[in-house]
Amino acid sequence: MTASNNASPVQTVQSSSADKWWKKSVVYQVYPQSFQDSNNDGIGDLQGLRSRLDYIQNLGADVIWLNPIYKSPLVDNGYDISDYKSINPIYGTLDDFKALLADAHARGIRIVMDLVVNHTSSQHEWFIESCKSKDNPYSDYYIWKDPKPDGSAPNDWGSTFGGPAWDYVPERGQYYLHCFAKEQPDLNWENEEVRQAVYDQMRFWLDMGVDGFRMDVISLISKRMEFPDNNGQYAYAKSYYAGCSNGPRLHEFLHEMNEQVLSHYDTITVGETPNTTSKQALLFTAPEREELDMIFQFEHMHLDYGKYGKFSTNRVALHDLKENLSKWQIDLKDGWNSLYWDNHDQPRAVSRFGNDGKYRKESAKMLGMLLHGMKGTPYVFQGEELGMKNVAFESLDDYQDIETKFVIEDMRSKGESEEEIEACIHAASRDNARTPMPWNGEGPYFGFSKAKPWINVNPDSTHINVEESLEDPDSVFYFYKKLIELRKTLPVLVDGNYELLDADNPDVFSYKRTNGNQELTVICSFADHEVPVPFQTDGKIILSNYQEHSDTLSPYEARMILSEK
Ligand code: TEU
Ligand code: CA
Repeated sequence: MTASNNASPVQTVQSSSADKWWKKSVVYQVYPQSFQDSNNDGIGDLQGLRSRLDYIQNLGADVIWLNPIYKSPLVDNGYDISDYKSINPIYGTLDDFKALLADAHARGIRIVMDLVVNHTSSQHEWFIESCKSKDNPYSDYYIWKDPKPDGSAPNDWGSTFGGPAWDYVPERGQYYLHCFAKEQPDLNWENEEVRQAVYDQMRFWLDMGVDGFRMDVISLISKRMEFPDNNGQYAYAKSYYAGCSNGPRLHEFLHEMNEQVLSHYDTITVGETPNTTSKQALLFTAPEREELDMIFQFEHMHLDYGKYGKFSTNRVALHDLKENLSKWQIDLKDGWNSLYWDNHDQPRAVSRFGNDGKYRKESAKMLGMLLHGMKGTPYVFQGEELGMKNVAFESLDDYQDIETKFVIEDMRSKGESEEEIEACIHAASRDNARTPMPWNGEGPYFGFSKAKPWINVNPDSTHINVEESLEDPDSVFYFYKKLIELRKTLPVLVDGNYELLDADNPDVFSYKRTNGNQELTVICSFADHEVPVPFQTDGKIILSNYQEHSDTLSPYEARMILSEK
């Protein structure tokens, strides 16, 4: 790959796949609306983020992934874009973004934008024009289908956010496809003009110095042209995306995007790929395919699915977690994994996979070590490094997320009790991740803003906040900081082979990483009581969430043991 002439001042390493800079990187995900408000309108913004770069640099992250900050009606909090080459004024101006970029680069931190090109907002000029007729320049920018003979929708696909995935437009006498909200019409990637328009806006940001993209639901951009039925599934089914994902031209499109755009810049790319297996992941990430660097998988996020999909109080079975994460470690061969527990679509990991009560700190650290010891690029979602936990808003009316609002209504329509609905929403709503970042313990808004934030705060911020974490040498923050430091100083973390150990242990997840001269063993207890250390290993404990160590593991104890030949 040739360095772009706008490469960030950060040392752009021209390298073979073996030593790609992003293989040693840790990405920090910022949800801009909820990170730091600088002008007291209750909404996080770019100047606010800029004022917190020291904090992110202190943690040690090398890259910041920004959720969408483009012009948008915010039906889906910015994943409905109405102008790709713009900044939503609620976050600031293009100059504010350029200043943020320059400040980040001056610190050696790269900035990744969110590329949302499976769909636009229905308020994008392309869609407004496309609706008007079948013979204007934008008519074929979206997926339009005639009704069935009985006038019904072209197939039985549902929308992630409820209802059918098709809406009828009388002006055209046709339906248009929207796998998400009706305000998020799917783009027609079969149309070469659409692809070139996407590549054009990608260059706009890359030429400005942006360092890469997280690509929203990128496995959906190629559809099967016969649009087969998919059993009327939506949202809740693990196979919801079976119909609309991994279509026949997906890898052709991604290779074209790489050839025409990405290969001309020194970038990091991560594709969000619903409904993609570990075997298919190689098709996206094997270097010789020249498509993407890595992908976000969803299988480990589906392990606790219930009748209403993610909206369940199920607890993941450790055996299933071991099996799934190990499969992805083994199958990715010369491809590359992303490693994540948390993001803006998921509940807080310490509540979902750990113990957010008595052992919140211990289990948050254990989960961090389990993930950061694996092969791949770790992603830390804002607040995860504090051990932030889920929030239970007092009223279901307080939830803002379009997906959550749909599920509340849907569960009610199916006769579920308010108690069951509240339990599922508290456990899984995306708003769990979207509460304002708590910078200190002073209410009412904990340093996020002086104005009432767009979404309720997490009341636990009185004691779970940045200031408290930075003052506590034993905080989750400093544990994450150490994990991130190790990724830069321990080659076996980057290139070591993975082997699951003691697979049948019901309480402890252990694995080892080996390369020529280093062997790293990771032992993580998921038990809230003492359990025996499963096996003896040579080497030295280089990191643990407990000070004292014996032949039993304390609740949620995690140990990283290094031996060097
Ligand atoms: O998410 C796609 C996606 O898979 C999620 O909607 C997920 O299925 C759901 O949250 C599980 O409960 C991406 C973005 O990350 C998400 O924020 C957007 O809402 C969505 O695409 C549409 O752009
Ligand atoms: Ca603001």
